[in-house]
Amino acid sequence: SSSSSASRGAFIVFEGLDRCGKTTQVSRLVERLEKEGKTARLQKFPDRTTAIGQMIDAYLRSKADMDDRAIHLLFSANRWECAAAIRRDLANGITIIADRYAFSGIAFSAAKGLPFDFCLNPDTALPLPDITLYLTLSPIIASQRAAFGEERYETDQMQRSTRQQFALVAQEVVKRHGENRWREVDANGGIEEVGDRIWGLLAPLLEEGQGGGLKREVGELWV
Ligand code: 2DT
Repeated sequence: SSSSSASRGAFIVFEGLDRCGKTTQVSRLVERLEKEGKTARLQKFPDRTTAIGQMIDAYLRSKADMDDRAIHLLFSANRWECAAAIRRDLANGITIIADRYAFSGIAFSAAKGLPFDFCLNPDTALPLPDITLYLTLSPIIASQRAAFGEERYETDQMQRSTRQQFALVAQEVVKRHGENRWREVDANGGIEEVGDRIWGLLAPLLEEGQGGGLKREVGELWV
């Protein structure tokens, strides 16, 4: 168990539309943190390895159909089943890097037409990220990248609606948790260039960790 003088880990979330380079940046960041001597763990959402995650995976690959609200709640349940491990690891000084989180949950489900509040509520009191980096890429550049895969949400229409919903999600985070919790990152440019931008945005948080600890406790989302 961690002593009171040891700093907890930082909880860093990455969000963005498909093909924005998020997954590449997430794995590079984990490597970079470990080179700096920090212990970091990558947590992908949806986590397709659990029983609930396998149901989500079947839905996304169109192997199973599901009511819109039912699948929304499964995405949320998939975060809840990981919440205790996230809190435990943070307390033990491990930095958690999440590839998507509750913000994708709201943006994608609201883009399908579910009420915003219905989409937000099930995630209330999940571990609150210290910072969320929202990677943005111009639609033209995105369309020049490799073609979409074949998953359910990988269509231009769905991406457009989801982008609009992410803007509302950002407002909600700023309103409830303050502007330091949400940072937009320009994801146009080379992998290293974008990686350096991300590193620069995270420096204040990570230095806070070194200089005596992330003193604030991990908060609760939307609370
Ligand atoms: P990946 O391509 O990153 O595996 O995402 N999604 C994700 C939701 O609709 N709700 C959620 O809560 C989460 C975490 C985004 C798979 C797709 O699942 C969507 C894309």
